[in-house]
Order: sequence, then structure tokens, then C-alpha cells
Amino acid sequence: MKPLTKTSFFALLATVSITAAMPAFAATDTDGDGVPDTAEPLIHADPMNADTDGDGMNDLKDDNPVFAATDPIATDGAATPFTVKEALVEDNYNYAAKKDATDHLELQVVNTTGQDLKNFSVYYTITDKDLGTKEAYFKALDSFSVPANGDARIHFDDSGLPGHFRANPNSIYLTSQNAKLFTVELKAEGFKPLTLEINKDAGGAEAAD
Ligand SMILES: [Ca+2]
Ligand SMILES: [Ca+2]
Ligand SMILES: [Ca+2]
Ligand SMILES: [Ca+2]
Repeated sequence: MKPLTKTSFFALLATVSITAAMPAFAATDTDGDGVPDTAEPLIHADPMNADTDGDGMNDLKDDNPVFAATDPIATDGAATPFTVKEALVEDNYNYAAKKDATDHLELQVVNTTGQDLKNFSVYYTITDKDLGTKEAYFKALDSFSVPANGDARIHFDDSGLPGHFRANPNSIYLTSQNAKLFTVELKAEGFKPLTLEINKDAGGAEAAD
């Protein structure tokens, strides 16, 4: 093999350094918000959601991408037409598969009227009880409905099933073991919202609880 001349060695070195630098320029940005997938966890944002907190500002431009500072839910309207029978943030159970489910926010909504309910939206906050760190999310639950005099469950997880909505995988809910306080404001369009609080004990993974 012909030994490298000094020029070709530097040419080779330049090629190697450009190749090494390439991933930074070509970083994957799945949700197209300008924040590379690898950087999303560093700001506690969701790599699959361009506007993690739902405040209308995308994750790159948002000063706090996991805090929707303004609660857009209107408090006026007719009497609340539903109750929340069960509100869970841990010890979830998958009734269909008859097994424990990963911890997630889950609400069982009972329709107390004779008409189907739809056009739901939710604003919820998560506060770390030890550090005081707080996140706030707004989400329109367009595909969710509750049949007349019946009930339905809202899940915030990643299963993609009906009634299941995406939750931020890099939220303090999942990344911190500290105890948390959840506040949830749930509204069906045209009606007064229902507000509730849910406490989560310290502990993370299901097995460690
Ligand atoms: Ca992104
Ligand atoms: Ca994002
Ligand atoms: Ca945002
Ligand atoms: Ca924000």
C-alpha cells in the first residue's frame, strides 16, 4: 500500500472530522419543532409533540415547554353534566388485558345526563411536593365522548387506543420519584368544568411502589 503523503493525510483527517460532525447537522427531529430528539429530554419536552404543553407555542420558541401558563378553560356554562368516579395517577389496571398497567393519569367520567357528551378539554398541573417544580398542560380531547347515562375512561399514555391521549414521556411525573400533586380541570364544551386534586405517593416504577 502506498504510504500517505502529508497532503492526503490532512485531506483524510478533514473528511473524518466532517463525517463526525455530520450527525449534529442531520440530527433527527421527529416532531419538527426544531429541537432534536436527543435534546428534548434535556428540556423535559416530548420528542413526538411539537407543542408539549399545548399552549400554542412550539417547544423551541417556548420559554417553558412544559408549562402552559394560561389556563384557557372557561369556567362559565350550564351545570356540570358529569362526575369523575375514579381518578388515578398510580396503581392503574388494564381491565381488557387483566393485568397491571404502567402508572398514568386516568379519569373515569360518568355522564349524569340522558345525552351523549363530547367536545371535552383538560388543563392539568403536576407539582413536585419536595422541589416545588410545576408543569401544566392543556389538551383538547376531540375524540373522547361519554354515552348518555354511561361512563368512559380518559387515559394519558402512549397506547394509541380510543380514549387514550399522548402524555409527555419526559415529564417530572415519570422522571422524578418524589411525591406529586395533580390538579385536573375537565370541561365539556358549554358546561362548567369540574376540578379535582389527585395525590401521588413517592416512588416511580410500578414494582418499586
Ligand atoms: Ca423535536
Ligand atoms: Ca417536542
Ligand atoms: Ca408550548
Ligand atoms: Ca409553555
